[in-house]
Amino acid sequence: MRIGIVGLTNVGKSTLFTALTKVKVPVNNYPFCTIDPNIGVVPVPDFRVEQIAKVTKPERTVYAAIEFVDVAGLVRGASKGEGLGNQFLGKMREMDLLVIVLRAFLDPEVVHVEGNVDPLRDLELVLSELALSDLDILSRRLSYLEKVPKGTSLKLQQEASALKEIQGLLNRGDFKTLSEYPQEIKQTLSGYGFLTLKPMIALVNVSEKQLQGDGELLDLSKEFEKRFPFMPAIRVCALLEKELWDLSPEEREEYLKEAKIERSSLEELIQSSYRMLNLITFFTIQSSEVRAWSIPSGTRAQSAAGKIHTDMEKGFIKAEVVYWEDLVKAGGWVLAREKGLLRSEGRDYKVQDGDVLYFKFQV
Ligand SMILES: Nc1nc2c(ncn2[C@@H]2O[C@H](COP(=O)(O)OP(=O)(O)O)[C@@H](O)[C@H]2O)c(=O)[nH]1
Ligand SMILES: [Mg+2]
Repeated sequence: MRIGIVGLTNVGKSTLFTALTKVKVPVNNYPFCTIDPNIGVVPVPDFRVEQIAKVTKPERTVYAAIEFVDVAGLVRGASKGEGLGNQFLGKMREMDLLVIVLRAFLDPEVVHVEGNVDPLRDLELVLSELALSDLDILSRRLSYLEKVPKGTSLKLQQEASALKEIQGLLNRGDFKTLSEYPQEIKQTLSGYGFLTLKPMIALVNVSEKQLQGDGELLDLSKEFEKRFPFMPAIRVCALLEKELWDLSPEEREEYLKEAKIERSSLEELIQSSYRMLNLITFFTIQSSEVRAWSIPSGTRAQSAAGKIHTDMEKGFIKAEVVYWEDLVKAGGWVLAREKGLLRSEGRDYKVQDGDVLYFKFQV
């Protein structure tokens, strides 16, 4: 699962990326790794891991993780190939989720490529570049499909009609209907990597002062909701976050208190991303380790086992399951069993968010 950080130039994308690469989760420091300078693996903060660890006392805790990618900046005309446009748009097609960074901070020292700060106009601009780029692919594919003799393939006919529908929506700029487009059809078109069919989050990069409460921002978020009701928006001060995550947890808390800011927005961003990707978490406990695993919602127990080891999936017998909170209340795995809280589930059991699983398997 990859999340692309996208947006215009100079809006704070790289600052945000750097901040994300510094996120540490409590108990143990997560071994952060950068796969390449623009890709970072970020742990998903999850208080349940710490709660489970309190009763099971493992040597290590391991968090689920997601990947963020700093995709280079988009410029007006990218869909027409401006500023290496096609290359960047191509990179974006590989992403599972787009985080669109919008600049709201006013800083005369930082040049704005569009001349002035206007996050909503910028979002329109970004969306229209994405739409134009999708339309380009769409029309090429459609003109190919038109040449296919009618009646030869039902599948191709269905594809053509879905593509025409999307083309109409994009031409009208109807992103709302697009965002509600049936998941099954999206799935069949996933090979095209249409940008406008990807889940998106708007990330409004504000200054520290604006974060502390600013009437202007209130108007902005009302206007945002009116014009982009289909897109969740999160406020963040990228510059502040970058400094914040260099501090120890105690210093961080102190800093936030002094700045009169409730909490870091990065956790919110990571958690929203996780939700938008339709991922859920299950946990495993071994003598030395409590670990969180992420799987797509609806995954069956047997494939969940495969996430840990292919042998576990192949030789799957059954899974013992307890909800994390019941486990914590019981005081551990053995006590949960004594209290009759463990259930036995077969391979078709749909794993639920928060399940603690123990797989029985045979090699
Ligand atoms: N004042 C202020 N400057 C910021 C903020 N976020 C980023 N910047 C500055 O804006 C410039 C561009 O940031 P960068 O992250 O490189 O933007 P990118 O082109 O979108 O990757 C840098 O000089 C940053 O220090 C912010 O929240 N407030
Ligand atoms: Mg950058």
